[in-house]
Amino acid sequence: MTAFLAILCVFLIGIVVVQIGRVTELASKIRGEEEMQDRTNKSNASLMLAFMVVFLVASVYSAYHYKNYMLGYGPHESASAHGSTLDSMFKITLFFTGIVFVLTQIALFYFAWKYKADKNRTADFISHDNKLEMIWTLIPAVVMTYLVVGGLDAWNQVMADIPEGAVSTLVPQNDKEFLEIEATGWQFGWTIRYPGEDGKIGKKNFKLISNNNPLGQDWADEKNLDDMHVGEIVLPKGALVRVRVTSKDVLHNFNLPHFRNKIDAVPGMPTYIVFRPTKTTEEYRQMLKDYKEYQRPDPNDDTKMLWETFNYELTCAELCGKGHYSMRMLVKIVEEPEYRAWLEKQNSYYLSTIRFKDGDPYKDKLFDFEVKARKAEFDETLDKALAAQEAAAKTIRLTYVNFETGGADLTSLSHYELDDLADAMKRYPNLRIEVAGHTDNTGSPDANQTLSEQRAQVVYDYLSKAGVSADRMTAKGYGQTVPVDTNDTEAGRAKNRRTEFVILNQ
Ligand SMILES: [Cu+2]
Repeated sequence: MTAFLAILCVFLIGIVVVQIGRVTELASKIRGEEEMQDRTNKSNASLMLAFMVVFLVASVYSAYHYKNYMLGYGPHESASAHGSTLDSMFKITLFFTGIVFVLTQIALFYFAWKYKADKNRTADFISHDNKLEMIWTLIPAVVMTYLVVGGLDAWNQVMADIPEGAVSTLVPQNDKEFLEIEATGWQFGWTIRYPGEDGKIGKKNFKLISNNNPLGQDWADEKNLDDMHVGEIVLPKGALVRVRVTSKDVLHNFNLPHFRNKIDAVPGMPTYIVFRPTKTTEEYRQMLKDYKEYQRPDPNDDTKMLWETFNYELTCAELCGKGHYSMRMLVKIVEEPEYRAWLEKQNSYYLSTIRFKDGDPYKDKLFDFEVKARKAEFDETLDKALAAQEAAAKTIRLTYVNFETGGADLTSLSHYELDDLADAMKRYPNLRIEVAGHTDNTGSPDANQTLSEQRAQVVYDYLSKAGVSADRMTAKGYGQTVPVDTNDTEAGRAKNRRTEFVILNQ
């Protein structure tokens, strides 16, 4: 019905326009064609001037009304050191083009009014004017040069690499240090890698990419071992940050709009951006608080205002496929103590996912920090046992001492704990122990008895070689006779297969 009425209205307006045309034609015939033409010219010329005024006023008003949507102004201030340079470039360009815009609009409409048809006027003909040519060539040339040189300067600041001689570190402390992180785009998400304690990102090789090695990190490169994969980008305010941007499949684009950073993520070729965040997320929120655009409830959480839920974000600025929209990630800028606290909660990807699994090239050795941690754990357990009164507490399981299945050969990682034990024997000269071997109930009891004796003896021999004298220890095999858990489940049997030592004297 509405559609029908609308069509009807258009039709009727058409009829009215045609009728007015006919009436004007008749009137001009009556009054004389020329007089009519003259009147129309004059009224059109005045309308031109009126339109100019309305148009310019509307332009100024809308520019003022939407000023808060301009880059580098109001709530859209940049949050990085180089950002304001880029913003001011836009502002300067807008300033010059604004002047040209206003002047040409005035000239356009003023001339339309001034040179309306006049029978008594003849046209001036200028064949050539050097002065005019100079003016309209030189002025744009000077302005363009100024804009281009300014633009080059801004480009050099935006694309500047880290200063020469600067060192990468996890928590930059001064101008000679920077934090290097890596962002890898894939369909559809980002994997963000932090360098870990050493401050350096390890090598990667696309041929090594697998289910549990999404970036293809080369574990033979020790720089990789402490690298962390994180779920959000957290950066300390004021630190110089270099982002190594890569892609695993198609072109993506690493875009941090609030920091005026944007660079392609190209498969097979790392690109870099360097920036220095200057406002924490909290500071930016406080700044937004002053603008009415942000003093409205957040549609996703109406208990909070828009300025309270504001977050910096990383987006993909390349249409990279169906899930492109989901490549959004939170970016938080915080003060250094908060950054350190966040780092504490992050784990090395290698240690949490690869360590002691297939593909770990260091399966057969412990790193220094692991040796230290295990020693601390051992010493604590031993000290507790020494301090305890009841007899049951004097038996200590050697958690990390294991044997190859069915035999009495120590596994490659067993010697670390035995070294800890040998150390303790030196530290406590009165300590006397019994080394006890236990098995589960798989196989015949006789075979298990023999195996447990052999295993206890292997430990005994190891300690003896490490300098523990024979009168301070004995070795005994208990076979399957002293289980500590059920033998019906694999977990229970694993607990029953064990090597212990019992404190006989301290
Ligand atoms: Cu993308």
